[in-house]
Amino acid sequence: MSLPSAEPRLPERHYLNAERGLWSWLTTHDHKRIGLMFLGMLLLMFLLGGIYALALRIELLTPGETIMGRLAYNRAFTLHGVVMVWLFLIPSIPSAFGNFLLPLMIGAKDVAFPRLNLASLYLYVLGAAITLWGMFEGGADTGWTFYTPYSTATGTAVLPVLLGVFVVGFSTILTGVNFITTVHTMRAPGITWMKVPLFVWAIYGTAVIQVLATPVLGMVLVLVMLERVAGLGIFDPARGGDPLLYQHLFWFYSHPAVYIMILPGMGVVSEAVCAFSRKNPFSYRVLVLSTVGIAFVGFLTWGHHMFVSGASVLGAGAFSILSMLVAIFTALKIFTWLGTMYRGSIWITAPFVYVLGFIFLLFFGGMSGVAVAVTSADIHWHDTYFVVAHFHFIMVGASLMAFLSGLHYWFPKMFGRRYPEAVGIGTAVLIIFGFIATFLPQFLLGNMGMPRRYADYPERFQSLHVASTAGASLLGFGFLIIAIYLGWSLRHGRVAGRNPWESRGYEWLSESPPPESNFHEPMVFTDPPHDYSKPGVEPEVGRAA
Ligand code: HEM
Ligand SMILES: [Cu+2]
Repeated sequence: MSLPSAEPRLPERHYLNAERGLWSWLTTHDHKRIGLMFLGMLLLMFLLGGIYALALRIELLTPGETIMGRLAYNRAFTLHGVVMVWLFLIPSIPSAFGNFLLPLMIGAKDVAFPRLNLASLYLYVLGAAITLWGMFEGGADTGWTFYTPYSTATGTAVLPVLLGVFVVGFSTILTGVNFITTVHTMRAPGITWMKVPLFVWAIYGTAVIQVLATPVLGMVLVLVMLERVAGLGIFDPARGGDPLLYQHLFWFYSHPAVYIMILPGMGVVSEAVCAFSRKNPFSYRVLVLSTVGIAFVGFLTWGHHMFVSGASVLGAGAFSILSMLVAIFTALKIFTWLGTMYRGSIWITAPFVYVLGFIFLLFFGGMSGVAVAVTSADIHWHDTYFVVAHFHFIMVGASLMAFLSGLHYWFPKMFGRRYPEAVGIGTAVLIIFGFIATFLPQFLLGNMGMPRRYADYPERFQSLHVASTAGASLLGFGFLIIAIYLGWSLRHGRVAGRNPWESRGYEWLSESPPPESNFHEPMVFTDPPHDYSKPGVEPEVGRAA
């Protein structure tokens, strides 16, 4: 038994105050500071993408023109999609939380290549700057998918946008290489492969996809740029090219990329489910194997984006069945999380409410994915709001909820302070409701025939559009509240102490906020992570003699 301790105090020296001044941040090699700077940039991008989302929803309040013309609308949805997918969601959890936590969770001092890590950050900032410059100078109107031949023919500023996304892709690849090497070579004694924390497994699986798939994206973006600049006939049929070739190459990357967006979130959820159910994972092995399974099968399903592009019946059928395999792995995860919660000692906290939102919305999003993977049904739904609703259920309903769960769960780790829990829980509920109000009507709209990417619509669709805009306003309001209370807590939050959640995750063994070198002495880990089977609040892992 430990003695009742006094009010916790912040450690005197930690990574935030070890060195001072802007220069020390800009030249840092500390994975924690790099993760934090990524987090700041990503939140800025999320804000920008969010403002455009609201603008789109306001335009759609009434049929006909509400606040912007049609070209402006096309540019706005392109900017929204490009910023949210390429500049926020793809890098989000890996670059921010992965960077901050991966070394801590495997008992390492830093990532394998700290300088390369800083280079990833700079490449990301450079790529984002080029993309945004293009968006504000001329603004692309192609949508985030840059489909040819329109993207090679339109007069808008597609070139800088493509170039920026290309540069951001390099950042992704370097981060992936860094994480893979770190997990292979820097695990502390005792952390065998089957003791690697579930979040690390998720980031590792994601990194493998990042490294294998992103070069294909880079290549196809270069080809589009070449076609625009040098007039090569690669994709444009008018020049002897093949537009379907673009779709194959694009989705060969972008379907696996949707797992870049969801796998890290699944990792966050696996951590939080154990911590807030106070139970060991129902099956660690199933969670690990399904992570690997999703990462692998994700490469075999890209054709489901091309069912209506003249695919053969055999090809479409094969892609249809392969797509459903992903759902099996996802279902395995959902059952394992539910099994972990079952008869657990549930602790309702903001991160846990987001986890509940995640599981519910992932289930909806996944099932609608299976629905659009049925070729005959997809002929009706393709390019409608049904698909928009499907991917927002997963990308916002699941991935973003996981991001918010992680943000709240690790906030005390990162800053050493707590946020007001009751406000956090209330806001989480508000956000989940706002989300459902925004996107549920879009399934109905799509099924009624509302196409995606249109500024105008017949009057009979209006009530559902109004509902969706009302939901989006609720969401926006929720994010504003989060920004206010987390910002306030940075300075005025209650001091958290080392392990306020009494979590068994390895990362909580170091101080909060951690020292520069993560742990004061080298660690040896004896027990598996997520082990809640023993009484007491301290993880049963020892420090090296
Ligand atoms: C349960 C597994 C899933 C299945 C079976 C599935 C299936 C599909 C299918 C068949 C389409 C094409 C629909 C069409 O364009 O007509 C689609 C679109 C899409 N899905 Fe999924 N999906 C799944 C999970 C995910 C996940 C995890 C994400 C993201 C994190 C995601 C993101 C997207 C996106 C972004 C699109 C639309 C792309 C676009 O045209 O702009 N899906 N999905
Ligand atoms: Cu796909």
